[in-house]
Amino acid sequence: MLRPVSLLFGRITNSCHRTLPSTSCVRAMAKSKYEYVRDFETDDTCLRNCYIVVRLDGRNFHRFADQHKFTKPNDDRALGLMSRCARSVMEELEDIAVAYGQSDEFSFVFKRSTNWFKRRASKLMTHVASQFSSSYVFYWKEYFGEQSLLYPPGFDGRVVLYPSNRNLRDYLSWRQADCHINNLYNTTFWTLVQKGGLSNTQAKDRLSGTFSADKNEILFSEFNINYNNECPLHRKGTTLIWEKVDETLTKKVTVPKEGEKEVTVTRSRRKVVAHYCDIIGDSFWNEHPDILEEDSF
Ligand code: DGT
Ligand code: MG
Ligand code: MG
Repeated sequence: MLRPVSLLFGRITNSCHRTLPSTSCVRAMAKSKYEYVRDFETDDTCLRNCYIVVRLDGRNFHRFADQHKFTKPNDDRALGLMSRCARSVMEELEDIAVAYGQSDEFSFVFKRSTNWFKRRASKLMTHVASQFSSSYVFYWKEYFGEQSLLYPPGFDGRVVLYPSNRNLRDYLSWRQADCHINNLYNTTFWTLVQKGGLSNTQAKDRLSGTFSADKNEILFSEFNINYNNECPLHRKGTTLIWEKVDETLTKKVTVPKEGEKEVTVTRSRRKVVAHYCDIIGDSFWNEHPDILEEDSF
């Protein structure tokens, strides 16, 4: 639709507004004298060929968990809600190949070839953080039922670039190792308190200076708990990837002479699927070769 020039260019200078302007005048009109402030914006384009990782972390979730009576050491409602929000991020935003989450954090890995938002770090990070935060509030009730959300939660975000598959895998291994170390500590600590009758201070003292093997031994010999049999979601965290899943649907169709009939149709759909497994070793990556892109280009 053709609009009058005066509508297309809102900022008309005095010298130009009476008659239909010349081309140079239009060019001048398109820019205001304030336009130069754009040049103060910094270029935050992420380096080409690198994986772009956006990591979010809950703000002061120690307090948030206490106030909302999260069960210790792991609250499955809270962990489920975190995964739901991460799925929403993957479904709403483009080019996230894999996401990994534990505790109050989630990392989102954008394909190294993504050109989403021209690879601008601030755009990528703020879209992830705002989609995640609004989802946390939106889906709260699905996980916490009648327990109300007492105040709006916040998440910080950061962007880190990884230039090789090895670097990216080491990053994800680092997060999963962190999950393991914290969960083994927290499981032993809360078992000593909840089942062993120790005070928080006594449990802390008991665990001070211990290694992983010591904690495993405490759990096994004193409480008959084999740590390796504990819930994989708690031990390994959550890895979300896109997978092709077959779906069987029942549809009503009208067949000539026969009338309405029910038929079953199988169709393949891309879906975000959660895995609670080791991502440090090679097996996961060999089983899902599409997640990583070639190193050599
Ligand atoms: P920040 O990130 O510097 O703003 O501070 P926080 O308090 O968020 O600290 P952070 O991120 O190092 O640790 C996560 C906190 O979230 C940690 O204090 C325990 C809490 N949290 C996360 N998931 C659970 C859960 O499932 N159950 C309980 N009880 N607490 C949890
Ligand atoms: Mg936090
Ligand atoms: Mg954290």
